[in-house]
Amino acid sequence: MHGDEFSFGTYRNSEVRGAMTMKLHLNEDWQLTWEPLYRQAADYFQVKNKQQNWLMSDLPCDVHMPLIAQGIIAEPLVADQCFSSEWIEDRSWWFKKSFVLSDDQLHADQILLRFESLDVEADIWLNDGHLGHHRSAFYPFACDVKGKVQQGVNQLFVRVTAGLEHYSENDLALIREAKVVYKNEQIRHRGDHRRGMLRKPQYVFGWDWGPRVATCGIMGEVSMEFAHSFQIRDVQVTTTSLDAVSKAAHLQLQLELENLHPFQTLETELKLEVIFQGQQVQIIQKDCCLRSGLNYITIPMEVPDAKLWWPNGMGDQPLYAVRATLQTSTHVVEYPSFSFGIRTLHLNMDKIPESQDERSFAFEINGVSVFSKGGNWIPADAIYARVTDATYEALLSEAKEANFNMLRVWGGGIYERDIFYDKCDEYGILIWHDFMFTCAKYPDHLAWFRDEVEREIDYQTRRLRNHCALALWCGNNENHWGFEEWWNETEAADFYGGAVCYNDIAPRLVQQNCPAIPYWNSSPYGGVHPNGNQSGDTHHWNDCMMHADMEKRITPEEYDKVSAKFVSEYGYIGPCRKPSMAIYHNGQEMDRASKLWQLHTNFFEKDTVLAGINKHYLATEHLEIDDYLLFAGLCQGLMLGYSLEAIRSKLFCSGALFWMYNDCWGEVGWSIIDYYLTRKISYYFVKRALAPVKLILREQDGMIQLTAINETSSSIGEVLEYGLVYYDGSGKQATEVTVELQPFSREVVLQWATPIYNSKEACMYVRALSESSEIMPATLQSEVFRDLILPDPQVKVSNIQAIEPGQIRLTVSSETFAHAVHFGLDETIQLSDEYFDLLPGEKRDITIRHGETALTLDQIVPRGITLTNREGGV
Ligand code: BMA
Repeated sequence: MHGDEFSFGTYRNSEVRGAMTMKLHLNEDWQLTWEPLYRQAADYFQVKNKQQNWLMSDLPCDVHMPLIAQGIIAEPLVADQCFSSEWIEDRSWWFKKSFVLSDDQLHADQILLRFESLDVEADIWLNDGHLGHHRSAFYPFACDVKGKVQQGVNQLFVRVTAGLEHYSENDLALIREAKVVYKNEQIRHRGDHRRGMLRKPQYVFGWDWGPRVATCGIMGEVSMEFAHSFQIRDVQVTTTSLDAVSKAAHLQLQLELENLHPFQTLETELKLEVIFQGQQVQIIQKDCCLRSGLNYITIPMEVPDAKLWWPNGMGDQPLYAVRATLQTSTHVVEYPSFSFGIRTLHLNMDKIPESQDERSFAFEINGVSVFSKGGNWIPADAIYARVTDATYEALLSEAKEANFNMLRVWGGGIYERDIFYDKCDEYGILIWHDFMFTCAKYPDHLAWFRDEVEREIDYQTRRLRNHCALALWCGNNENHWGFEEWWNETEAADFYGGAVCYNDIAPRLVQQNCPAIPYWNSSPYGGVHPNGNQSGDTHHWNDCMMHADMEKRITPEEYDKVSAKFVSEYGYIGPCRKPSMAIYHNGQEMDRASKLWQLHTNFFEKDTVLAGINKHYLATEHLEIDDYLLFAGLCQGLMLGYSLEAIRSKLFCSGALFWMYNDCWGEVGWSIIDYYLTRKISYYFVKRALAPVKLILREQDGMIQLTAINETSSSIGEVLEYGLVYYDGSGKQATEVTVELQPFSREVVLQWATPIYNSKEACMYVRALSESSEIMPATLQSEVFRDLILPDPQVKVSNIQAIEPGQIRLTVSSETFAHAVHFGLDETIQLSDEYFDLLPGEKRDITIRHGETALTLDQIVPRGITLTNREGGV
């Protein structure tokens, strides 16, 4: 990736063309040491002259990373080793790096030193001169260092701390009611009331789903940019409208150009190109006379025969590239080319007809209403600086594969790295993006804090606004709910700490920087009670998973009562697969009674998993670990699958985002894909529930209703068979009907009176009859699995064929009903589907992607679940 090596730094080739703005990357060969916290910025020379105990590291560098690499601390995410590195919070961390500059470089008109992210309280020196103090991980430290650099060797120095030490009881007077501060014997101390003072990821002091591993370090790249005479500082593209007749798209490009001369205008030539699949589809050339300093230019552009970008499942994700160059007779500067998707975006909040003050909350892409489906995203590692590109790629391609069209970037994490947003554009995954505030009051009575928030939101909205996937900016996670419900009984009750950030600063900056992206004050928000169901979005916790009554937590039908207009959080807990558990057990025995197990179990589990198994499958007194993992996984799958279908079938509701998609360490918890990137059992239930073409059965007022969803742009004609089917394969009562599912449609297509039948022996069903149909059957069962009268399933496999290297396709079928058909293969092998039910006589095609892992035919043994041979079974 790197271009010409230049001493200690590295030039990136793409940016030297034209030789106008050059970028020197300063990411390699840093050195790091630590000192007590009392070593302050004033002790700079003492630390600088220290001869020993410097560790080598490249960037990004969380101080945990070189300490782990050198064996100074043990990996904090396995066993209970998080406790033994807590001392990191109580030290000051010192980084240094030398690099060489040439005389030529010193002649640049502007030399911009930039630290992409410092976590969090940082002092920066260059050649013994103090450049400044920075106190936010959420926007870069940038400084013009012309006049401060020298020919030959230069030295950068940074002191950084995790940050809590700066804040005392006095600072906390108004904000000490922060939520998510837990203490118990197993987890010791998670969460910290002081976190609200820090502009850094809030989850790193511990959350219900993650340990306390307080991050600290240089989290992004460090670079030096040498600019001459003029530069392109920013290019913004917006799709303003689409012409349905001519198929042209109207774009608006806004450029920020800078003339570095303090008192002369400058004659330049601007060239803007739009490229699609290597072909230029539009070019605009224009002379621009630049005033000194910043210049703003708006250029409308028409793209003929525009290929529109669609969310996953609704169409393709074609991406265009923009290239901008600016030149004078002697020089040329090129803006780094970037891609964008052509689409319009609207958040429909119209009144719902015939309702009382109820409003929709539906995203519309290219004028088409989208049901937003997917999960909540948290940082993919407790030590977020070490998340690799491969991890982003794996998690986002798995989200696409699971039929997600939206992820919510939750407000207690981070503004993600560029690759996250690029992949969401590429895969059609819309982003609901919180600003980084969560579950606390924030000290917006302090001018410095408001300033920090201004800079952060200004930076991030400008940075991310060209991503077609970005669908919403949201003020925070749960703080408006907090204002209403959690923080109104203390002496600080009338201090709405943080409200200025979400109700004033954020909407103003979103309007200023990206007016085409909607803004929403909080999640949840809307209506009289921020977490009400009348309008806006809802966190559907209290009626289900967080209910005091255990039965409400483990009964899937509770989700049929959802009346929210958009569900942006709710969840259910399940375990990882055994190999993942083995990693974090680190050689210790897997024992559900152990302290280690409890440490790696979500704080909100509260015996729900066992209660769920007991309700749906079998008694739990003597449950072996393998059965625990299987049935707990199935319960999570059942709860998530059923609830997603329930919410999708509410025609007034336009979104279902469960909590949460991914993990930051290994635990029995909310996610459907674990920290080690292995799919949990529930992954497959979610994938099926979110299929773009989908049949859902529910009972309402004595009638069985069939909701049919077609998210594709084509109309789909099917002959459906529906009625009652006996589990033992002895018969069915069926009717056929032809349906035409319109493009982009979701409607009740059929209803019939609920028949009287023995619900332990049969269930309601609907299925598409044509062999080639990819629509999965739907069933409606009114008994828990534990109470069904089922024969032992005999699942057969046929038509096995290798379709390409590393991929096998086969058909499974069963004469009788088979529950949770699975193959028992290595968990890293990906199947197109698993843990699904087969109706009597049904055939289902499955693809097994085993890649490099050896797989012989005799290993493929599909099987359903039976309870009869299990201790404690029915
Ligand atoms: C919601 C989230 C998180 C939390 C989750 C599960 O409130 O916003 O704060 O982790 O519930 O408890």
